[in-house]
Amino acid sequence: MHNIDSINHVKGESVYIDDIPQQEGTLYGLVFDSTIAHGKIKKLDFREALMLPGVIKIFSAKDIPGNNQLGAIIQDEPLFAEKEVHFVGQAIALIVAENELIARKAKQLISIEFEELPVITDERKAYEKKQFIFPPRTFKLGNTGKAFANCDYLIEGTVKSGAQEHLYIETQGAYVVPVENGCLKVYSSTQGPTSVQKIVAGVLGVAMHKIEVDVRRLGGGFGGKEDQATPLAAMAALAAYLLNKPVKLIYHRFDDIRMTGKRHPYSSDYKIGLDKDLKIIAFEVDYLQNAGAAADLSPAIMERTLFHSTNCYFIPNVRAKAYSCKTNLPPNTAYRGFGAPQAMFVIESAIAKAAETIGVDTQKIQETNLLNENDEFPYGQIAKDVKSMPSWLQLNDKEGFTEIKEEISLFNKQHGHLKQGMALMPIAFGISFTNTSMNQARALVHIYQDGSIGISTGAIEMGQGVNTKLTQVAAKVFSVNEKRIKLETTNTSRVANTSPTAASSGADLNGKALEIACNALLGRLIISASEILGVEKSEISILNEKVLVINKTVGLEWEELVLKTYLKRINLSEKGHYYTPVIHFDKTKEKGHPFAYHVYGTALVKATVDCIRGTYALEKVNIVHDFGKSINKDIDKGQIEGALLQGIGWVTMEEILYDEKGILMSNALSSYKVPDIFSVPKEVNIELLETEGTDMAIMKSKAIGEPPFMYGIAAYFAIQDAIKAYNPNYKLKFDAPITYEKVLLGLYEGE
Ligand code: MTE
Ligand code: LUZ
Ligand code: MOS
Repeated sequence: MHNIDSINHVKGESVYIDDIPQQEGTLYGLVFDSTIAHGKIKKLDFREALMLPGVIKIFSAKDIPGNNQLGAIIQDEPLFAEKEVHFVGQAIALIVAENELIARKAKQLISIEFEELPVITDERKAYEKKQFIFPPRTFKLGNTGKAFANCDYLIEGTVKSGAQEHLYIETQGAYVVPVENGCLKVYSSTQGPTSVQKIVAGVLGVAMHKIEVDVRRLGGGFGGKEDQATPLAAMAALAAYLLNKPVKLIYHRFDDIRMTGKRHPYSSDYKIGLDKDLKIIAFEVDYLQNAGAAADLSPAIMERTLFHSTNCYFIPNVRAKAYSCKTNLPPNTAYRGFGAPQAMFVIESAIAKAAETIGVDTQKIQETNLLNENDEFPYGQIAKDVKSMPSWLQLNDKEGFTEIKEEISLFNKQHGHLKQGMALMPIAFGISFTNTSMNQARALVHIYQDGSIGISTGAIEMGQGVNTKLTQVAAKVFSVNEKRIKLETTNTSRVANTSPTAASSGADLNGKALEIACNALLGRLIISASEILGVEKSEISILNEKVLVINKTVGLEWEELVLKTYLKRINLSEKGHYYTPVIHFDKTKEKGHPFAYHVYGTALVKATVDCIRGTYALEKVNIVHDFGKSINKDIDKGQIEGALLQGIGWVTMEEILYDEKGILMSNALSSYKVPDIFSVPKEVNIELLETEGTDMAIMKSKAIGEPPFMYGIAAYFAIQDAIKAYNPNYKLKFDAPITYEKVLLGLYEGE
């Protein structure tokens, strides 16, 4: 089935926040934000700005009727700064004007004075000063201390990975319309409508039922709108509520890049021990997470880092400890993979360094330690349906790792200034919110009397195709043409208490809830048909919109059945509620069974480095991926391609730089490079691993959104493999991204 949005996307007719027709009298909001990263506000004067014609009002902390608080997990982040600012881009006030131009002029007229305080942007510096957002956590398996004593090889090292800008095409935005009785309708570009509803209600000091959040779709989220769409909705809502006028607030790209949080940079220290057969016996790691100035989702992200410390390897003795370091950066936030890429980059770096030190192929250590059935993860879950070795072997069958290496070494012999390299990246990613209580969803289904169907769920469409998959689920259960089905907006008044669409679980959780609702309605229609036809209900089925009695058509079709059922006064609406069974986690012991299942796969990346220029190109990527039984291979392959490219960008060219004052230097697309069509690997081949799938996934079709991001990590090591072919003195680096500049330096180091 085609993506239901494809035609409108291509025609430019899909509606995003800025396309919603505006009500008369709509005002425009603009955030007045901090220009320094840390300091006290000494003076704040709006008088001149307020005199500008067309400026309606400027709101700040003192205007908030409820709580000046955005924090969802930890209440440590004000909507508007009061006495102090903690990062560049922190909101201090909201200017409301007749239009954007006037608001921008007014912004220049606000006068503010700060007393500057010391700025820390680096997680190691924050760690040295013991500046933590919340206490560290430790996951343990076996006894690393004892195990290290029995290792033949001990390797230690440090690893760094950088931040990453989400660069969703639709910037953050909200449009808020007052309804009546102090109620608001909030159009928000958010992955978490309930969280917007809750925080807006808290800021205004009203009940949640007064706030209706409505989301049609997002022009991309990638985690950046799991938490950080909320402040825009809250500011626009505050103005709309107090002025009783519609208010629109959309970030310009510059404002968005400057003010919003990114993927967390991490600095990590590890120690890894192997025996003479290259079995990893013990692994110790300390992760320093750069959280920025407030918690945001950092506690959950740090937890997912710990869950993925061993990637898809079995290590019998592990001690993984993580610290969330407080710095003067915008609070860093969810980004595809949610802390797992940072952890996997560390274990892959440790393996690569061990291989370099011992003098063996990295692949040998990877393969020797792949997870097997019934192995225990450091958090106590027992691995089941493990596809590490099968995906590794299938890729080897197809590609022939030895042949590729020979090909590369032949190429390298024949070429002086072009060198090739390769790397493999096997992955295991846990599916479920690590916070067990969030693994629930609801759906509401109406069958209208003409036989058409309307579906509401808690899922947010952000380009990942969840609405198409949901359409397929309903079409399959009812056995009707998907043209009969309409996906409604995601709306907190229709489906309440939603978890954000995140953790790659949108289709699983909402799809299962939808399946439950559709099955209940189908049961009712079958009883109705049995009454109409005077036969046993066990003899009835519906296939391709026709009622069958013992598998034969009888002239009763979907539309007539629906109408007759309605006339019999039978309820044609139903809700479904789903919560993931089996999962649990005990934080006091740091043990449990947090994931419904894992997604596995292996990628091979082959790179070519131009040893004069320091540039590189990716020749090809081959992936064997565990889809389960995909219900939509085109969407799922699209997800792999997109995630792979984002992963490649993170470890190769995307470099976020702040100066020592905490000012973002890579603040535009002229200074922040993301992969474009020219940096796409020349070949990307995606193969599916034949598997049974799991009943924990929607129709056995496994979650797809985040896991393939981590295939991109192979690019980092493939490029260095090529550098080594040119410069035998080169020592592997573990500091992502590996930009052209770093490659050039590496090509000539030690000469
Ligand atoms: N794909 C597109 N096109 N746009 C997005 O914003 N977000 C990713 C992934 N794929 C995203 C995307 C992230 S971070 C997640 S968690 C999942 O989609 C969320 O959707 P799902 O749960 O339905 O897979
Ligand atoms: N969000 C969240 C997530 O709140 N919990 C998670 O476990 C998670 N995982 C991935 C992405 N977002
Ligand atoms: Mo995705 S980081 O879970 O929004």
